[in-house]
Amino acid sequence: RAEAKWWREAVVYQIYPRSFCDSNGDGIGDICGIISKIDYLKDLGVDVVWLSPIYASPQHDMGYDISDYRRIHPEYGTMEDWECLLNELHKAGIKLIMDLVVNHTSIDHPWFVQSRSSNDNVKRDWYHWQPPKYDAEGRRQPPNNWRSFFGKGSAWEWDENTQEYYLRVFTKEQPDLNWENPTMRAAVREVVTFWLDKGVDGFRIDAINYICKADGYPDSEIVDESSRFQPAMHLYMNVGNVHKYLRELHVATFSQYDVMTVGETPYVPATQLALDYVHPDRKEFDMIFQWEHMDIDRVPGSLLKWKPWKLPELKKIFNCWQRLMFENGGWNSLYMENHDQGRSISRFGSDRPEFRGVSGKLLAMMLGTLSGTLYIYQGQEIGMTNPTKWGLKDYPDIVTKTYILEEKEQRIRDTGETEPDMKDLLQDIRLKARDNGRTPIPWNSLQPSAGFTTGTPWMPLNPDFAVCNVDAAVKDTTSIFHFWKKLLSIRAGWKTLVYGSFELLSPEDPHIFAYRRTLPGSASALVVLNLSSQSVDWEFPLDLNHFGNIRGVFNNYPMPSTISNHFSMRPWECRLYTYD
Ligand code: TEU
Ligand code: CA
Repeated sequence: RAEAKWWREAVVYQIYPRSFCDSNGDGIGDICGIISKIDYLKDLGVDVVWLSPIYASPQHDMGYDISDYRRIHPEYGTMEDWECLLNELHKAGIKLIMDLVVNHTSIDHPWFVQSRSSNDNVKRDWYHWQPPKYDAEGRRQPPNNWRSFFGKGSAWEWDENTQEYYLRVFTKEQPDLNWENPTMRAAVREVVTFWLDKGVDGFRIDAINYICKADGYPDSEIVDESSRFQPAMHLYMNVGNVHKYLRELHVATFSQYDVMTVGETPYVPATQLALDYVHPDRKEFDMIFQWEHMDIDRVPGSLLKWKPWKLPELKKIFNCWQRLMFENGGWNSLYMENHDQGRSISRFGSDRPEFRGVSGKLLAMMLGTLSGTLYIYQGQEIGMTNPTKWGLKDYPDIVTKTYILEEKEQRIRDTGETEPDMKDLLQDIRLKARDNGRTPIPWNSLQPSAGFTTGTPWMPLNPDFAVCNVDAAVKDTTSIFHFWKKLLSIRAGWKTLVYGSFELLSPEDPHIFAYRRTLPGSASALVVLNLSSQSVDWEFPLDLNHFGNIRGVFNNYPMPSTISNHFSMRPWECRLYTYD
């Protein structure tokens, strides 16, 4: 059993500031807007706010490209506003964790401006610079065949002034920092300490398993015929000295304060590697965001191509992670949404009007009855869904745009048509695009902008805000919002749900996700979820006589008055039982 810690029991609410609440009518959410909603967060029952980046940034990747780690982006407010936010949250008993983006900076960061100014600048080595290669025809080529993470282009960008390439795994405006440089690492530690000394309660650390690159930048041996540049994740993720540098960071900074840390680590499987990042003895992070359940509906190797998935695969993923951490002293994070993902109801539930409510509640129960630190993304608590009617031109995110462009180029090459038909991409984008999770929060049903702004929103709202908005959700005691609220209060008083063991029942059942949770000295829990739009009969696979005094605690349909081995589960029905 994991040692009790505040951050293990915490419910974290992620705020994507641009889309949360606009206080001054410029159409862009801001810090004062967040301050105005603290009572709402308190009412929901959250313990911690995670703020996506609010630092100075040219916003090529929505603030994940930082040009000054110690300043607030003017569109979001001032440092005084931020200090006021921290104070007001703390007064309300809510902690604040910040996004820490130190795999890369913005091209506008003074570190990079200096680094690119000349080949012998003192900061030259703070980034990855390499001379070009030349092919047989004498044409200039990047130093290796690595593909960028955001598309099929090269991960290297040519710099005319100094006649070398710099590495940038994400967009060309996000050059990767060179973590092999000790002075650079010391500068990162100073940034972390700057915020810790201001009183923040921890960090979500962006793309942190990317910080080291394979020694000598070897070519990737993978061959994808559709592109000159090849997937190279295995050469720039989880390699080299990554663990050494994270421990160095932890020891010098996090460990000196009572804070929580969650590392964002795509492509870390449920193996020893995950434990290496999160086991307390390792002194790296308290937990990581694993990605396996988020990638279950994506064609591997593609940017946004959707693929169908089956429930037993999802159960297997949760089972592996729950057991890995419980049995080996690690700790899980629990999430179904964030600013990089489509809405969970649209992907894992059903956004048909008759099922949005029940399936949203079921997904809440699923997440809220697993072991780990629970994360809710803004809008998830009112059951927001993906926009269903947008066209290809309506999606502003750089990843979506790249996906459409590369598909188009491919089709032009394949068919010779200049305007190939692209409509079939809409299914992928309507399910998988990051934009789906970034639409502004509808605070009420008022036209034209649902109380998000009095001006023109930076990005269109989901047109369904007349139905799905905060005001309506708070007023309706049967809403998903009230379900979450009750669930969080149940979880807060029931240690089994946070710390208990996990036992999966009926792993192969195609519709039912059922598990029990036990913890010595605390009541046990049984959870039965029907993840389908049909009624399902399920035979309880164990002997109910061993479940002493079993009784229902919480559900999204009226709970049947008696319990037998035969469960008749209505569409998207979820039930939480307790027993001795
Ligand atoms: O995401 C890291 C990451 O790997 C993403 O590229 C993710 O795979 C992608 O968004 C899925 O479409 C973090 C941030 O969460 C993301 O918003 C940033 O764009 C990225 O880092 C670069 O900072
Ligand atoms: Ca604003």
